[in-house]
Amino acid sequence: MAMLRTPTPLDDFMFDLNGFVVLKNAVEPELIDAVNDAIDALPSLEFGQWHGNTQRRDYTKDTGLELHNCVEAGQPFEALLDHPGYIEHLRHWCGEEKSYVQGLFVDECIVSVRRAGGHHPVHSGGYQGALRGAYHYKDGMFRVGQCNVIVAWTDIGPGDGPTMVIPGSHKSNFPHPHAGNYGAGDRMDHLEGAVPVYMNKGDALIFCDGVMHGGSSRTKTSGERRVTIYRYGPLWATTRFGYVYSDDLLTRVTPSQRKILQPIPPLKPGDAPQDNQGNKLQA
Ligand SMILES: O=C(O)CCC(=O)C(=O)O
Repeated sequence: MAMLRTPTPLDDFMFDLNGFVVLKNAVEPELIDAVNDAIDALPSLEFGQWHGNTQRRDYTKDTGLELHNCVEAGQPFEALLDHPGYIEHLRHWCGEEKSYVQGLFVDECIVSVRRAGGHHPVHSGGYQGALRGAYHYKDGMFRVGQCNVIVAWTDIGPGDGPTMVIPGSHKSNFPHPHAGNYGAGDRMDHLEGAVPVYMNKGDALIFCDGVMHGGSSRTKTSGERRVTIYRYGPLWATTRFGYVYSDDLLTRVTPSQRKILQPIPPLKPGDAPQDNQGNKLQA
């Protein structure tokens, strides 16, 4: 089992400055093997096809396989929900710390498998950014709308199609003159200011969704890039595309994982009142 890692003052400094950090060796070798075995075991799926309570839904025709709601694809993906290698960073940066709505929710979780030529267009940035992904720091507290965790399950170096970011762009007041938001082509490879994030398998990239980011072109002609992308935000959020976590999953996971999937249990006629952390109230 991996050690609990908590954000250091340097992590806070770099995250505030750049909008992202990379945590080396965030995930233990056993989980790396388990996730790769689970990906190997996936059936081949067409766009839109369901596999249990997961669905293939590639963001664009160039991104490659993207299996949404992947937390429903087996135990290794459940373990990622509150993994000790990074979960405290999420609680700290986007968990509404020290407020009456403190807590986390995962609003999207994806397995991404990318082959030759694939890429993810550049998007996001502080300029006209959605509140959902916005970066805020005020009164000594981080209030980030959404933080994404990309864990590498294969080594990702030059040619492998690394994620790219534009450091500091979560605070930008201007549009990048050479980047659209899912405009035509919009490959990120040579965009001014963009840097590739190389990772070894087991490393985790955490970034504010407001930072300009995307996936560079995979130029290697063989093999694949494997990552998972889990998007965390405040406990009052809802899933982005309407996926619903199944009762089987909610019953099976640990209390800590359940709290991230369903921070506030639904209240039905006959139930005792509860507070916004799901605690039942007495008369
Ligand atoms: O695939 C990547 O490396 C980037 C993914 C991305 O940009 C996103 O999911 O928002």
